Amino acid sequence: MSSNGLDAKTFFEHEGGITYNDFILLPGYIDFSLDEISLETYLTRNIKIKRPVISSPMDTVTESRMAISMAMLGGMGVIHYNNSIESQAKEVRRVKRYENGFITEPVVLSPNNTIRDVDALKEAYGFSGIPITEDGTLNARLVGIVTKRDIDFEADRTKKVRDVMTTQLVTAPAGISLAEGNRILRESKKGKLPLVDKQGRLVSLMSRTDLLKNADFPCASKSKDKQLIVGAALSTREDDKERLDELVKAGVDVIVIDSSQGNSVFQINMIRYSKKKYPHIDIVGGNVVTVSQCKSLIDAGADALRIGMGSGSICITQDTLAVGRAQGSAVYHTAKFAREYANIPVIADGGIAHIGHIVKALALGASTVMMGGLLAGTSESPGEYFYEGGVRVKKYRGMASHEAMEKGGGKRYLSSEDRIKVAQGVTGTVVDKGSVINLVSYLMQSLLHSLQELGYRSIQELRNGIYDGTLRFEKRSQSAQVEGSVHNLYSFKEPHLGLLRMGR
Ligand code: CPR
Repeated sequence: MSSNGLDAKTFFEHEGGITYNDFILLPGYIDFSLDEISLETYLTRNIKIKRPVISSPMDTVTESRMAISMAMLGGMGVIHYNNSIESQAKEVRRVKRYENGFITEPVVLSPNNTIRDVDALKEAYGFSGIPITEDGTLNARLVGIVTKRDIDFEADRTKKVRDVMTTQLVTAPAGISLAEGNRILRESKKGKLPLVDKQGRLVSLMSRTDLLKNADFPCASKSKDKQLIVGAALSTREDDKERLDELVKAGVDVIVIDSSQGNSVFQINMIRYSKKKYPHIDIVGGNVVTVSQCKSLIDAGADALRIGMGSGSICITQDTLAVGRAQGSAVYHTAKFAREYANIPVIADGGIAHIGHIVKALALGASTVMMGGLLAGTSESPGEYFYEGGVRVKKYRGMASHEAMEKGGGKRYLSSEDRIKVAQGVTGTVVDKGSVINLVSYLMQSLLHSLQELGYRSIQELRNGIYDGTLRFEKRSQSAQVEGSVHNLYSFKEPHLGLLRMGR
């Protein structure tokens, strides 16, 4: 029986310039249920994660809130570098210190503060139940807690906290599990549960109002010490060697060299330097789109490669510089080479505009996908919402847009010393997509369905299918693309958050 479609090798050797929209995957045979499918994959040579999704190091996409959520979901976030060394290291530290359900940076007062200070905090943050430590700092001895009931009938707001605070405290030892903390909170019937070390110093806090939110994230990406994993971007500039030191001190797990054209002497030197000084930190080289670029960075010591040049949604590199590569072809050829040459994973970066593009990137050999625009506009991305034409939006911008370069983002383009800056990206807006937790959960459920339709029980099986020829590809003509999308309707309702329309 002759097979339908073409195997990946035949398809990609005969067709150049393939984008995600130019092909379709043919269905396989289903003899398993969704819950038998594994999405586990390699992020780098040494790091395995349970979900193949990474958030991009862009200043409108990934700071600690995004990185925490991505790691909890089983992926990872890469903190951008369009900031000072201290700020970037602080964002990394926030992720490393994060414990689900535990407030690791609670607001604290001292016994010498006044009730008025408590009022001001309530006004600013909207919560009451403030732990009081000896000197008003975290990690100092806990001496009491001030709750609404301690102060609501107190007429004299200048009274010292020491005179009104509750000193009979229910505390728990730092290091207990989330489930144990939740149990104590429920049984104590208190609003807050301070966690203290052996010397009675305040380490973190649990809040009753968070009880329902304290769900477990069984897929969370964690390092050996049980902390969430996090990546951070680094440029190839000499002075970023200091940045590297600070990021490592802050506990970073993966360094991502952020450069639009990775095959440079600067990047090769930076990878060598970093691997020599910090051999235990995995380093992602990039961006690259050709096999010879891959070889340079693998030879220098890269533990994974980031693939994409000009495919990003905010990107104008291909129009402006006429250099780059269609993302489908780039991912297929580089992934195949990286596997054969050094067995290291590649990250498909940029151009993930539709839900279906995620499975297509994996079907071309990528181990993970990196997303900017798709994750921008969520409540966890940096920046404020505003209204544009009646629609709630957030800003999303390229790291070498004029606007981002003014803030220092041109580092990935070797251009920040140039007098005339040539923008390689634009500034735009994206619609409010709500919480990234719901969004990525939806994307991952959809990915499970894709794998099932294809007949593969895991990303690993899918990858084998690419190279043994069982995964079949077919070209999608212009009219096939029209046929395969919603058509001939006067209007229709998007199934989820406008994800279909976003790819247009
Ligand atoms: P989307 O996910 O939005 O399509 O693409 C995000 C990716 O675009 C980033 O991870 C990065 O590789 C790339 N990128 C970011 N800023 C860029 C500029 Cl100004 N120009 C070209 N590519 C850019």
